[in-house]
Amino acid sequence: MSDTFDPNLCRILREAHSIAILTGAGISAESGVPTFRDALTGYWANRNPADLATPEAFMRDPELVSRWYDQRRCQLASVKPNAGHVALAELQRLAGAEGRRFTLITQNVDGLHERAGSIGVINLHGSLSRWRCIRCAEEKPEHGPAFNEYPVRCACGGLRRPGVVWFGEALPADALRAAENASRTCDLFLSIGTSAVVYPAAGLIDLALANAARFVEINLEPTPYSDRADWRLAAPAGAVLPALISASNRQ
Ligand code: BV8
Ligand code: ZN
Repeated sequence: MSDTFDPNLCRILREAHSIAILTGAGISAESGVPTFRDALTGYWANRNPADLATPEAFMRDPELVSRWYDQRRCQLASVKPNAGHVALAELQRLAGAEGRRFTLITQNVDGLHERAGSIGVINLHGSLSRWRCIRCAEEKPEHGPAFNEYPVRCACGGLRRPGVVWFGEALPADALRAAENASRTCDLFLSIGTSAVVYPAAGLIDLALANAARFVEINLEPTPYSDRADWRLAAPAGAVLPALISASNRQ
């Protein structure tokens, strides 16, 4: 990974008063977590994740959807944060030590930012590791082995579902409000590892741009926002983030 970056990018990363960051599945790819739009493999091949990530799919086939989510939950036991997650936790510490605002917003449901040491993470789409009953609403963390029956039952007899936001469902109001506030008041916005096609998450970029924030996109492929980026780094986040943060500290 070349660590020669535009000095202006390094300067703004060091001087921005308020940094907002939106991450997507791409930042977890180097940890071995399949991205959301990767073709599904094995048992899930020729299924479209977006068809499984809906309340209708769950009600139509609770066993199938519960199995998919529990398989993804159990995979988390064998993955760990990568250098990209760790670099963002370090950037939060550096910015915080200088009294600069830092907000990390993620669409991911894997909890890897928290495991890397990030604090106050805004989880727009919930968590694979929290499951709740659709009858009594009891919600509990789940970090153990795979459930032993599907669909997963609550003690009250109701079905338990993963605590994620499905397509067609509202995002948690307080998380979305905090993310929107941070995005519309930041002077530097970074979008990292997201195809930026899912709303309202992708709309956070528009809020930042409407406030004349500088915009950095770190993503392997182009996105609908690429041509509005002040800087586009088409490289793996796990390689470019540590190099960029250390380059900006050296200058
Ligand atoms: C809402 C959780 C309204 C589950 C997810 C009809 C009805 C209602 C709403 C809609 C509708 N039609 C459209 C909508 C809006 C809809 C939407 O945006 N649809 C899109 C697809 C058009 N949004 C919603 O439904 C949202 N809710 O609008 O509610 C409402 C309001 C009030 C009351 C009721 C309703 C809910 C959206 C949330 C859906 N849940 N996930 C789960 O994870 O299973 S979204 C899903 O996509 C994941 O969370 C994922 O994070 C997210 C975004 O995907 P990405 O993270 O970007 O991942 P992707 O694979 O796409 O891209 C990865 C990128 O990384 C790639 O570009 C790749 O190049 C890059 N990359 C890969 N490796 C690396 C890398 N980059 C750098 N380094 C690497 N190493
Ligand atoms: Zn219950």
